[in-house]
Amino acid sequence: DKISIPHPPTYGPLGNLPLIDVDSPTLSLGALAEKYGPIFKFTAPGLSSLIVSGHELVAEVCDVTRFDKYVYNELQNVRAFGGDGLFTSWTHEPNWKKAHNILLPTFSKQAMKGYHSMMIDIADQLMLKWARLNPQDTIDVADDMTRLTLDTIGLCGFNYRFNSFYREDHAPFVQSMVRALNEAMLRGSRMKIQNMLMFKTKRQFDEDIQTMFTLVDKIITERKASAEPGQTDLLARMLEGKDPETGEMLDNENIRHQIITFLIAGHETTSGLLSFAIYFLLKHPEVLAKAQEEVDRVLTSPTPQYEEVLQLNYIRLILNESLRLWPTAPGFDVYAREDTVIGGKYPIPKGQSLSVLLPQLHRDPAAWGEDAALFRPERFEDPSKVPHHAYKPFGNGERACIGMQFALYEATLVLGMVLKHFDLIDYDNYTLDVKQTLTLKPGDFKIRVRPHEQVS
Ligand code: MNH
Repeated sequence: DKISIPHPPTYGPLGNLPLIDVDSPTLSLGALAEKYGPIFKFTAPGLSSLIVSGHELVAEVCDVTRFDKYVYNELQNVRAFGGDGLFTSWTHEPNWKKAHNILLPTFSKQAMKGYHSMMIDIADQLMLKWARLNPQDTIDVADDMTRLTLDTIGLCGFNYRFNSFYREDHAPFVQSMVRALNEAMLRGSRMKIQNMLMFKTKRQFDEDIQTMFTLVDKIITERKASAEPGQTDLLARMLEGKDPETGEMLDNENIRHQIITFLIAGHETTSGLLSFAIYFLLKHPEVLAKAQEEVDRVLTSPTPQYEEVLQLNYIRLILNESLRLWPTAPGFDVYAREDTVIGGKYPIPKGQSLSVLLPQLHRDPAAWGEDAALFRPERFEDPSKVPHHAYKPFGNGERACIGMQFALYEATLVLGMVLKHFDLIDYDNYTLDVKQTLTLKPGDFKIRVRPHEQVS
């Protein structure tokens, strides 16, 4: 039987592009998925993909023997500064496996113990900033969380201090990064001829990339000149680590790309996660009360200890549930290694790319039940009851997120400290407005805080 895959209406050479709000492509694709179902075809200039969001189809395309990571359009544009770094490389590029082998040990669960005191250092700066606000002062949550997560990956990964809490605007690296990522994303939605004619935009893009390279080169030079022996951080591994399979080291150009990759991948998504988690807590007082009870009970040392953070189980559930409803990296792409069929009826030719649409997958009632749209951290309490194949916030297989433990440990520690020190106030009755760059964040989300008095 020939089965045709649903395809929304097309508009000449633009294909389906006019159906997409370029400021929030994920939400637009979600709306199309509501209408066209668990798989539909999506075309735009230079692109033809299948958008998959039903849990059974996703389980199939997560079979790594049949499908492999696809470096989709926007990611190919990010290669202008991410090169063949871990995030933007094809699995078959030699530097992917090499860097994966060299860097994996720095992201094990046990390795988090080594980052603990540096994470506390930065989290303390956030606590101090919020503690010194006047009662009527407001906090832009995503803004401060971006300061926090960038400074954390800077210090833990590279022993470099962005000192974002000591400046009004964001660090130049972040400004360039945000603009360059945005441009990398927009290029995909323009015609080739348009891109060619946008000289000013092109010049800005090149300048932003230079800004990022300059910082990275400074980090490398300072490390090579520093007399401090025995550094064991990410940068040390990049500079000195050998691939256990081949004995090879990373070359200088690849190290540059890896540092940029980690500075970007290591903070944007975690910042969004912390922001969404705070949003959900404000809107669910019963969850907030339970979380605050846990924090008051567990975080009893003056400064949180590593062992205490590991005991913040309910905070972990809150983070899992936040990532379910708002996965801050909202999708990933794969391609078919050979001609194949999915769902028993959809023929997928070799090389065809497919996009997994996470917000939709994570709310599929067939996997999560009728209350799929509700924020309910308790659904993660019993791991045997979690439909893991319908939960992919960190991607899939060997191309899944290498920084998952790092992100979850950092977010647990920070959310725990925030709740230990502050009561959160939704003074303006915030309505969620999801903003998309390459990642998702709650836009223009403002709160107030007051000191948290522990009830005992
Ligand atoms: Mn992360 C890959 C989500 C935090 C570094 N990350 C991925 C992928 C997803 C993802 C999804 C797979 C993308 C794809 O298949 O195209 N990452 C997240 C989320 C958070 C996150 C939701 C936080 C919450 N990531 C982090 C942190 C770091 C990091 C923190 C580093 C310290 N992530 C990476 C890298 C990759 C990646 C590097 C690419 C890994 C590979 O392909 O080898």
